[in-house]
Amino acid sequence: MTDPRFAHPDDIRSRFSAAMSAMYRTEVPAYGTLMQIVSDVNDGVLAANAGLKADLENTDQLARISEERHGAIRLGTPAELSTMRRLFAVMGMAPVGYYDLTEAGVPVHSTAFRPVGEAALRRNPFRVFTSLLRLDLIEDADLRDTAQTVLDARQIYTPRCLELIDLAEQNGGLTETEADEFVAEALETFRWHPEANVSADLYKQLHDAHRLIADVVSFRGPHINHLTPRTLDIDRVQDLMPEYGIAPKAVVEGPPRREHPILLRQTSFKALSEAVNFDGIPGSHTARFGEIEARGQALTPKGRALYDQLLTETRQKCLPAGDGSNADAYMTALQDTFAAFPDDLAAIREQGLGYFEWSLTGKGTAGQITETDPEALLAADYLRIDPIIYEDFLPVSAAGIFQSNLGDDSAQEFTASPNQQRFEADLGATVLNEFDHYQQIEDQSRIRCVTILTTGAA
Ligand code: OOG
Ligand code: NI
Repeated sequence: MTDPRFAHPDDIRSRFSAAMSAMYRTEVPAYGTLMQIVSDVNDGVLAANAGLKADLENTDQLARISEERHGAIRLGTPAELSTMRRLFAVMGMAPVGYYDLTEAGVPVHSTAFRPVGEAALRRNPFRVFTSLLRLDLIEDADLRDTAQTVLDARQIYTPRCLELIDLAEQNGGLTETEADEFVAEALETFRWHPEANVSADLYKQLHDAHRLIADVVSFRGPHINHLTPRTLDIDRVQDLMPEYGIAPKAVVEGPPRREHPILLRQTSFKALSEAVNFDGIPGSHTARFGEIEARGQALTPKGRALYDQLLTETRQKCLPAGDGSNADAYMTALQDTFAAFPDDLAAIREQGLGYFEWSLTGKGTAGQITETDPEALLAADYLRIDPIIYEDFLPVSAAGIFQSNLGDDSAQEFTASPNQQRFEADLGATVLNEFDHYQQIEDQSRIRCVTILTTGAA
């Protein structure tokens, strides 16, 4: 039940997402250009593809496409992370999934804060990929201690933001006025600060240890480092970017282009160099970029295992070079290897590779149907199924995105050290298992449809 005294968390999230987008457009103008390209390409795809448009309308997804985006931040301490969990909870966002990036040479582990459940996702699917720096992986003990001291001394939240989080927790929500104030205060945490928190000298030491460490430690807050609109044709946007003066990353991450898209495909444009003041000494920092994504079907553990296996095989044949010199060879290897992943919905379902949502077709009168077998009802056109969209992230792709905007010299060896328990202790909560969540959406949609047809009750 929603309390009429309070702004709906979905609504607060929508306002926040819009405010963040407006702020990022002024901070990183190329993001505004990218939004325009995406919007034009999406309109073109919908105009040319009535079937896709109808499917999106039928599954109530058309309205969310243009609003859709994710962002990413990198935090420095467990305290920052646990407060971030409470901040996102005010907007109906929960931590889903655990991603270990050490394996890919990036000293962080991460989760994604996002809305959970059909209704909330439809209202606004805004999500934030949130990483926690792993200072324990810095080898130089002195540098590690210095970085820790700098991080411990900073406060990334405004005092009023912290008060409003407390208030929301105590009262079970925020009034409309408080919600507006909360959005404005929370936005401050994600803003770019041209004044560094460290000297030019320390910045250089941190940067030499790892560019990402410098990005997290040197600033007053965890500036939003990218925002990502969702496109219906990622290859087209990738091709168009140079025409608008934007240099895209060499290859699109994730699965190849398919008739029936799966999981997530992503590409980004290179980070820009921004002016920074280090204690009066002018310098620059390169971290913030733009990204686009195309989302497809969520895969079951079996489907995901096949995806992971085929991606590994592809990368054994051809590892994409950061400078794009073997981009064509990589894309060909990807396409060829993924021929082993069925590209038709019936086969995907028969082999148990993907999740599907059930809905009513409108045929038959609710409560008058005696057949109770969903498969029979599907065959007789009372029910339809549509792929459930993947709402999460992919660690290999995320590593590719990190690398492309950190510079190609940034790949480093760390011993792979996933530590979900430690992450959850720092977060102050367990993360939701994404597979359980998709399975539940599938099961509940099927049960609900059969109940409506056979009993008339929703
Ligand atoms: C996050 C990179 C991960 C994605 O879309 O996979 C990510 C970062 O660079 O902080 O956003
Ligand atoms: Ni991203």
